[in-house]
Amino acid sequence: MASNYRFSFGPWNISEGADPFGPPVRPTIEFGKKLAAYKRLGFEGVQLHDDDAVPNVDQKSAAELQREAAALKSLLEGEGLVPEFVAPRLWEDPRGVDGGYTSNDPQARQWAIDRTKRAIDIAAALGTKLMVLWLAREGTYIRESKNAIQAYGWQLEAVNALLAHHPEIQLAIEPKPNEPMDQAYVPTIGHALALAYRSADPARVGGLIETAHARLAGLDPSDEMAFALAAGKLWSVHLNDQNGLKFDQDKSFGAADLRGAYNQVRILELADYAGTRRFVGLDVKTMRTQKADVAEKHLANSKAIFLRLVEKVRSFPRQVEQQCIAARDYEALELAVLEHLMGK
Ligand code: XUL
Ligand code: MN
Repeated sequence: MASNYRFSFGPWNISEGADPFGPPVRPTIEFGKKLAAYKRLGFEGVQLHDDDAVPNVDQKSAAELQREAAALKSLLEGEGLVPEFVAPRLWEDPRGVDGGYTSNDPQARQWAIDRTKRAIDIAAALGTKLMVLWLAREGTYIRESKNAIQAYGWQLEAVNALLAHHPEIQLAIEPKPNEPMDQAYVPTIGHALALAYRSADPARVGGLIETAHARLAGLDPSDEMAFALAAGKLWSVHLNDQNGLKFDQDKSFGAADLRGAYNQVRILELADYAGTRRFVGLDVKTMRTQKADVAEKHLANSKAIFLRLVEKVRSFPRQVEQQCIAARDYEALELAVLEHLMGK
């Protein structure tokens, strides 16, 4: 049953529509109202940045963090929702201007680790073991500004410090090759898993693959997923879409490359990802043109397309596939896939 997948998104996926060239075009929707959208749209999991969960994280005492996270835990439980993960939002703080774990400033590096430890405390208080690390500013605008070898060392030290902070926390690294930086230190899942295996506890470091990020690296998202799946390390996904090499678009799933979307669903089906009970996360942005009353359609549509593609994968004629593979007639296989996607 296609319905055995569990879906999640983050509150940032319902946004005001601001972009680098223009102001917000939609009113701010308060967090409580966004929670209502989860149920309305059939989503169970809530992805959270640390400051989505507890605003002004850095200014709060440990007791305040616990109290506010506990209040959110009850709020989510009351709504029948599950916190999927917490992710430290290091990139918006002035101290993280040149990176967090890999900043040239030792005070900034220490702040980044301390802030992430707070995010881990929030995750523990919410009752989730999963932390996502999108390493936003861990990289450079110009290569000469950092010693990359040293930066890789600092990144590993940070991962080890986080693992030591909580015995059960699991770190899912979300690779992205660029934006906001010119070049990121962890551009692909291969880089992320190399870091995982070099860490003090490789079993607790895995990955999250985002469609658009893989495309920006010039890679196929389904193969990136397969690489993590083969190692048992695909701990979440951020499905969306991306139209070529430009800014990170976070388009609705399947909107730019329907066949690529089909292949991502196919790989998740081949691995019985639904059976792992891990979430299918949608990191999608609606278009800036959308008026407030229709600014949730990107989420509903992405989920609907995912479920349609699950049906497409499951109904693909296996016999045809086997015959084409046995005959090494991949042109025939290609036509069969295209016709199947077009509904013939
Ligand atoms: C940035 C991105 C983030 C992460 C979570 O491109 O995808 O939203 O998914 O920090
Ligand atoms: Mn993402």
